[in-house]
Amino acid sequence: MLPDRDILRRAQIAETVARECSVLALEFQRDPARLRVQAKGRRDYVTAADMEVERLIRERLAGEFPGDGFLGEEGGGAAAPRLWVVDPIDGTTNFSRGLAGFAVSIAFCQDGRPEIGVIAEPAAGAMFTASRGEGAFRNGVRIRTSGTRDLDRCLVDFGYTERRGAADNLALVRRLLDAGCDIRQGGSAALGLAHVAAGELDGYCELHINSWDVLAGLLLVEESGGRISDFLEGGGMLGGNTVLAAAPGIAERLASVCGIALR
Ligand code: LIP
Repeated sequence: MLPDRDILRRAQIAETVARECSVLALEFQRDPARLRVQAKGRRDYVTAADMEVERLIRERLAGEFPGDGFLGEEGGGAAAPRLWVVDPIDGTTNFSRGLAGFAVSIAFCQDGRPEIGVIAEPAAGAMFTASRGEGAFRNGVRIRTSGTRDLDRCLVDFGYTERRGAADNLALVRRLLDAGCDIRQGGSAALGLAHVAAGELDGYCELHINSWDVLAGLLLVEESGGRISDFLEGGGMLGGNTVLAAAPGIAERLASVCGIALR
């Protein structure tokens, strides 16, 4: 196990790098001719910004922590005892259209357990941070999940993905609506999870998503008093998994509605 001072230094560097990436991402977004949007699949895009931001993060973290591993959405990677898990631009579709709903997501895992989560929300000038056992913060101010206790008063963000068919995604939406939930589809899991941690949302769910989209956000939710699913069980780090995060007052009922078990 790394000593606390080494975790603290990683958290500080991750936040600094995320701040630099926020500036770079906004520069790209303000100059659409530079984006060079390409489709990786149906409703799944990558831009020159995704590539450039991930390159910046890889280089800066490798320079500071040469013994750490790296797993990024665009360049890939492999599991390692000390591992950075990074989505350079989460919410790429929103980003490529000039919309605000995108984030830079950086997580650090030790022996397969998230220890640091950093999510930058460039359009809002917000920086979400969490280290295990130390709480969750937005711009240095402590955040906590909402006190919502009724499903018919809750607001849930959900993601859909080509990795599960339209029927499964629509069945989830139907269950949420039948349970009385109000729903949003924000298009960025990292931002959705950050806003669950901050109490603006009461839940986030998706039937299949990747580790780089969610690990930082799941730690934020844990550290702000929320409940989460066990994303990393059964090979979630490299293979993805379902995801659920929720305010404590509705978590058990929302888990039952979504059919996603909590930790
Ligand atoms: C996106 C997620 C979103 C999910 C999309 C996609 P990307 O990440 O944040 O919640 O529904 O399928 O995975 O591709 O924009 O980094």
